[in-house]
Amino acid sequence: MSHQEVSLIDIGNKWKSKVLQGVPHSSMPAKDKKMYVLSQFPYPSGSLHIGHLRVYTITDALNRFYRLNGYYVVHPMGWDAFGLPAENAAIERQIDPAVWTAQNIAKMKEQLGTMLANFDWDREVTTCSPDYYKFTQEIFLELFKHGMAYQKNAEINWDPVDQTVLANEQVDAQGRSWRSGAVVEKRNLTQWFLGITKFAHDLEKDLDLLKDWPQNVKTMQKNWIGESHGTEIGFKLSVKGSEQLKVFTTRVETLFSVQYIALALDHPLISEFLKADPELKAFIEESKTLLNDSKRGFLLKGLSAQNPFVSEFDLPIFVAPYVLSGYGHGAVMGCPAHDERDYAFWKQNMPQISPKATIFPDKNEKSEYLVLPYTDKRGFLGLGAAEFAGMEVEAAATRISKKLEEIGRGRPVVTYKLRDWLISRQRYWGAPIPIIHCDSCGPVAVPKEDLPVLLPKVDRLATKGNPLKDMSTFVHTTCPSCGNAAKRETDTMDTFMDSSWYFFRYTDPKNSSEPFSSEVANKNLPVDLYIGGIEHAILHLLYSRFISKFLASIGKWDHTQGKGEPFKRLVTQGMVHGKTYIDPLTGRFLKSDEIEKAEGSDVFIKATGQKPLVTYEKMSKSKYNGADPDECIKLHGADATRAHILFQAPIADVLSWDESKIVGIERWLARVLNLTQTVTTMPYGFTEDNSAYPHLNKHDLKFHNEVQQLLEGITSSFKDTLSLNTVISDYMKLTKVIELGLKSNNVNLDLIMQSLKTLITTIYPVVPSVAEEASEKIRSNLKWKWTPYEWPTLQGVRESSLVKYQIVINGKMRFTHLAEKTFIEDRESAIKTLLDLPEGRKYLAGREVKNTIMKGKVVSFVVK
Ligand code: ANZ
Ligand code: ZN
Repeated sequence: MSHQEVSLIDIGNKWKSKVLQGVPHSSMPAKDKKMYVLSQFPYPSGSLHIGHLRVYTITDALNRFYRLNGYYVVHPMGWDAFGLPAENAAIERQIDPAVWTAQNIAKMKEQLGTMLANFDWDREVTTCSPDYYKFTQEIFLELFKHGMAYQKNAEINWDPVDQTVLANEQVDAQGRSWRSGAVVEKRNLTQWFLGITKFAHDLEKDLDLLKDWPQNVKTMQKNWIGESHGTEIGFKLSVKGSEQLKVFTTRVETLFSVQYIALALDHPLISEFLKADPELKAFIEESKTLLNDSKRGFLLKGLSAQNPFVSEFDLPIFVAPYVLSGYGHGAVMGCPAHDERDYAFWKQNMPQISPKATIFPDKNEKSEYLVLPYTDKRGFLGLGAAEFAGMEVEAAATRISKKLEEIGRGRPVVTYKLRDWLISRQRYWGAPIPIIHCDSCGPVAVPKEDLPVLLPKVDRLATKGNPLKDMSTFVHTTCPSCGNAAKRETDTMDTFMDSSWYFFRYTDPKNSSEPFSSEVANKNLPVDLYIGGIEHAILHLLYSRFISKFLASIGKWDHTQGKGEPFKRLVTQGMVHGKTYIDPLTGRFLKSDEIEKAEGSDVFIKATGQKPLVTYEKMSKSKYNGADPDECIKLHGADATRAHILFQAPIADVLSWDESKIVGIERWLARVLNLTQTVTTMPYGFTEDNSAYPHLNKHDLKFHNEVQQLLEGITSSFKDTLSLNTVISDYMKLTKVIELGLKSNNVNLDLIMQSLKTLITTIYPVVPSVAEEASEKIRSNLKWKWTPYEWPTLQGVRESSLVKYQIVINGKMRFTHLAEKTFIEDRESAIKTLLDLPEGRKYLAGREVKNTIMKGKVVSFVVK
């Protein structure tokens, strides 16, 4: 083979502009072949990190694969450009957030070019540009019109660092802000909410339709929505004329063990007591700073409740922070004997009364022997359970429910953990909520023709918080309804609102009269493949599903098939971890210049001469383990970098970034180019026509079958399994098969040429510039017109025309013989051939053949 020096960098530069244009549309894509490949759009922070590089390499490879297969592919890109980082940078650097964002977008777009990603730039959207947020506002007004956007005074999460309200979803289990990490405070404020709970049931149920979503994401959404089937029970109060106090329970069978009622801090019943009792007020204020699992309780004096099955009003009522204000009815029937939390509460607040067990593991068991709390849901009701005594839990639950319904004291209900979505933010860099507050008309929608409500320019953002409040030209306006003086809403929208519909806008990005045309959306949606990070498993995906379902419900797009589900298949790509060096003595993270690389793969700490601990961890500045995509591309070229990324790990797994392993990829790419050069310069009259398929001898067949098997594997990896790491190893195997076939000298050269073309086309999705370079060799060396833009048709494994016959003599298999399928058709000549073989002579010479039976692969002689 003739070897030549190849510089992948030069090849990358040479083909860059061609490759960025993507697969030329030579033929019109087929109508029924649509493929919408979406990656979560980035926040324009200013630089692409290696995680971005990974996800865009995946979608770009798929984009190119589907285009080669004649699909109409939607592969858009845009910018999730509103939000706090721009605002914080603006305050820090005294720069207009719009300018800062635009600069960052320009930089990142450049980087996306460097990695050779072929996006539909004519679909680009930027959420902070007025021609986008105009429609975010329009969608808000649609929600408002349908009663799905409303204002309410609520206890909310206040982030004291970022000076803004947060949605429940944005506060972690430790009560900290997902962005700033600050401990969140509870405040009472009037805020805007979206009625996502109206869709709670559909959002839960339709998860079952999403067959191509990862189970863990569906489980997280299910838990977040938290659908719970139970019973609502009314407890009468000792105060005459008052309504029943309602509680929600999932264990109605424990009704006979109820010993107190506990209320959430903001339960309506408390307000009367608050006025009279300063201690209660202090208790509530104090409780707000404590976590929800606190065992604290405050007894409401002079009030008690009545169990529906008991005649006395003997249940004390407590105010208790462990009762959540927004869940069920904000009230719990306390069963110390059968619930952990209730047991803990009882111990602290009413230990003088013993817990009353009414559920037992066995029939007739006595309460003295039971370890409390007994929380198992299996068992039998005890003597304390009146007419239900002795029944199994499940049967008792049904009967008790029924009885409660009959006496008007309860009914079956479904509750959700999901709360309405709090979308107002007291920050500048977001889409203004398009509402005008009028003293006589209340909140009024800004008329459509007045949209967008432009975000006014602010010369110098001085502090955190909302400068709109203080801009009188923005605030003061007239009411669109009555014409009187009125004030504009100054809150802006949560940026998750911007990203909850961007995939609709991509389908119709230039539409100036509506967010998108229904017709266009119906043609393009749903998104066939959505790739993004697991960190968006709950927030973004739930909000997007909600907005999509809402838009479907008002007829903005067709939901008959997908029930308004926007994302057909979801893939969560794994994180990229970086190589981390740790000093074993101090546990300190080491910078790369503190490390000495010795022979082989050994490394030493320069200062001590010791070996460092080497691990792979989430990339972070403090661990000095970051990798810069630009550097890698500069050093190895975009093609090798892309192939390396895909090769190192299955797309859903963690990728341990080790740049040194990229040499394997570089060697393989050089081999592809050398092989192409060798084949295309052979002194042989190659047939240009692919359909002129050579007659295959047994070597050809073996070769053909190996190539076809690999082609089949590669195709289904792209299409079905998305096992892109296997794609790369199959590329390498295919290269090897062709090299060996060529070297063996007994494979038909036209077949070699066809397989080479197969190789070049199939590698195009991942390493487009190398594929372009190789295809150019074919064109220039052979003076052909061939281009690599059509995925090879699968021909399948071919059967050999040879059959291995088993020769049986008097019932014993004696030897085998390889011959054409047609061998036994001519009986006489077959017998003659077999008798003439050395083995034939050995077993049959001189013996009388009495009978010969030929059937399938068996030739059977009966001899004397
Ligand atoms: C009595 C009982 C007895 C309960 C027992 C449990 C065990 P899930 O399954 O999560 O829906 N609950 C009801 N409203 C609540 C609120 N606002 N804050 C805190 N807890 C509340 O949980 C339902 C159970 O959570 C309900 O069933 C209720 O306690 C409690 F042995 O009622 B249970
Ligand atoms: Zn008015």
